[in-house]
Amino acid sequence: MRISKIDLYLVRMKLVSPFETSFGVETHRETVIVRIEEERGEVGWGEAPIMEGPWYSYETSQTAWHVLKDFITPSLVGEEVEGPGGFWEGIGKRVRGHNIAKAGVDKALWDLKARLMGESLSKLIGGVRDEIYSGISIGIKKNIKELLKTVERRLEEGYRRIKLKIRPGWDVGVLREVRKEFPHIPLQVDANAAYTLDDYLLLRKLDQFDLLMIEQPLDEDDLADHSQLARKISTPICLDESIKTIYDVKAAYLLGSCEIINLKPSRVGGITKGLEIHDLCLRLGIPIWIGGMLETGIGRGFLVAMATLPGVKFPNDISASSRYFKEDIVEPEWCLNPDGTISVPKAPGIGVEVKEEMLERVSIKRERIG
Ligand code: OSB
Ligand code: MG
Repeated sequence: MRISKIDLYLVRMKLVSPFETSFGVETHRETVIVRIEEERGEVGWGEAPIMEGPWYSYETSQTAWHVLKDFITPSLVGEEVEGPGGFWEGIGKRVRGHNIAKAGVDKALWDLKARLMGESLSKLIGGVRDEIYSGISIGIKKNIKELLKTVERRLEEGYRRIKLKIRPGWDVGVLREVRKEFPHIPLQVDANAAYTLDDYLLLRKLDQFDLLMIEQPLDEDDLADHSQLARKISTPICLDESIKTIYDVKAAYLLGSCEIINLKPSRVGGITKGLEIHDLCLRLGIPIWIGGMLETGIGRGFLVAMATLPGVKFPNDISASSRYFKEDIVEPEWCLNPDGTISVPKAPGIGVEVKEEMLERVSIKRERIG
């Protein structure tokens, strides 16, 4: 396909409620939306769901904007690009790192490819389900009472499993209260790298709560200490921040650093790289699930498609649009079915349409390349 123009939108949308993790509080979602148009006028949409500050990873909305505007998109516009594969053979390979920025373009090229073929993205990538299991990630709250109320409300809404953010001081005591109130719900925790191996006795106390897993307890670069910790606790370790490339999966597997992987397509560079990791995990017998980054409805479409893959064995951090925003930028919005699933669209591409008028309204910066 020949790419005729690319539009970048820096979008800022208010979250319905602040989202607090061990690395900070998010009240707004700043994210980059990518629109790629090819010569016949067909359009693909992507999203680079970076955070405003370098707290989850080193990338920020400004670095993603810079890398996309100054390096990646100029080498694509006016060129013949063999879909997402062509992107990765060219500029996608030349640019080091910046996975989340690259993911924005990779996704738009996948959406475009699927729309040109008249096929849903899920079908195109080998998805095997019509519905995906939805879970919810609940941030750190002011107090336990507020947390218990939130958990109860989310269960009533139909979410299948609850993930709680933890950090030192908001861990064992909180879990004890939650388990007392909800003894049997599927429950897991996410530390976003807030602990060290020296905390292993405290982390071992979490074993009594029958958790599905503990996500990213230690530093993102420390596969060695995760491997040590795995031998000291019985709760399965799931890696998120640590897995940025397929090489991280291989190392984690050989070291025994985790039992489960949270595959966030954006963290690894998008759909192309996500599929490679999915296939490797399936071959190695590492169960995965699809994690989220508070995406808008555009990014959410890619999460839903990825969650239909056969290697996905746990509920995902893919919640309904209403959990994040008062109004989403796609139509229809992503809705939760009463049984806690989200239906996979059958329409071409990600299967939802972008409300371009709203997109303009929530954009704080715009750039057209080409
Ligand atoms: O660690 O999984 C995480 C959101 C932003 C950055 C990191 C994480 C998260 C979530 C939310 O847990 C998942 C979602 O609902 O999108
Ligand atoms: Mg996480």
